[in-house]
Amino acid sequence: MAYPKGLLTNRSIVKKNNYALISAEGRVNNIVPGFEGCEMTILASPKLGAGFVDYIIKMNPDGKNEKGFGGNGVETFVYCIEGNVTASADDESFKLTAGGYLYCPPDKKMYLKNTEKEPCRLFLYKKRYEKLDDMKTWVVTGNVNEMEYRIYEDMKNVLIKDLLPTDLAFDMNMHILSFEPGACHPFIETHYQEHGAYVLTGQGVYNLDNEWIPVEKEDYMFMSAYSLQAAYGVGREPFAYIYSKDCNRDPEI
Ligand code: UGY
Ligand code: MN
Repeated sequence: MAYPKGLLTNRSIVKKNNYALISAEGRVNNIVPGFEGCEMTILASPKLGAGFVDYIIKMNPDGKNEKGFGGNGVETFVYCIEGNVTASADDESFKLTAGGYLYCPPDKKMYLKNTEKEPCRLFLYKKRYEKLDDMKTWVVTGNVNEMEYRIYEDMKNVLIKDLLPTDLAFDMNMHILSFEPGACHPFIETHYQEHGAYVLTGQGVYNLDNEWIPVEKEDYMFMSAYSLQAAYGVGREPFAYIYSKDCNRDPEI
């Protein structure tokens, strides 16, 4: 870092308990115990109003978490945006390439290690698991590049992939939603569930609490429960993001 070239600007918008856009230019590195050789930023967290925590990580060669992440009632999910990482659920290891992911149930810890000569970039998530009867989730891994998109809400220019099983044991899922330029949601959503979304490709105009806001690759968005939301894909390539959504639970009262 050095003296800025011009006036200081930042596209980020933070409305706690409602929504946030956190663009790349304002993100700072956070030390998170257990993570070594990593440049990482905590994105959504309970301090923003989220019931989960998201992180964006650049893991340098030899970077790792050998202490273990999650477990003891906390489920975790990692998505490899770029490069390669070895991700483990307790002692079961998986080599993730770009598009690869691993879900660890709440009774297993996640371990991460970059054994390559290049850095890798990871989107990481954790949430306290909400039990349902005596059901249990299990380790899930895959690569989105080997999964077929399905048509979203009968619109051929909006496509979705579900990364986790729809089984009732799971209290959340991760999806990739992709809009061709000009495509949009079928309506402006208002729902109980919350989202953390990381833009993987393209540009869009996003409706966050009924404000239309331009967003692009590498932007992060938090959408709180009931916050209005929808998007148009714009630009020359598909506008796609990975996002989490809680599911399959009746609200506590
Ligand atoms: O699944 C969803 O709620 C999704 N369509 N929301 C969103 O993309 N903002
Ligand atoms: Mn939604």
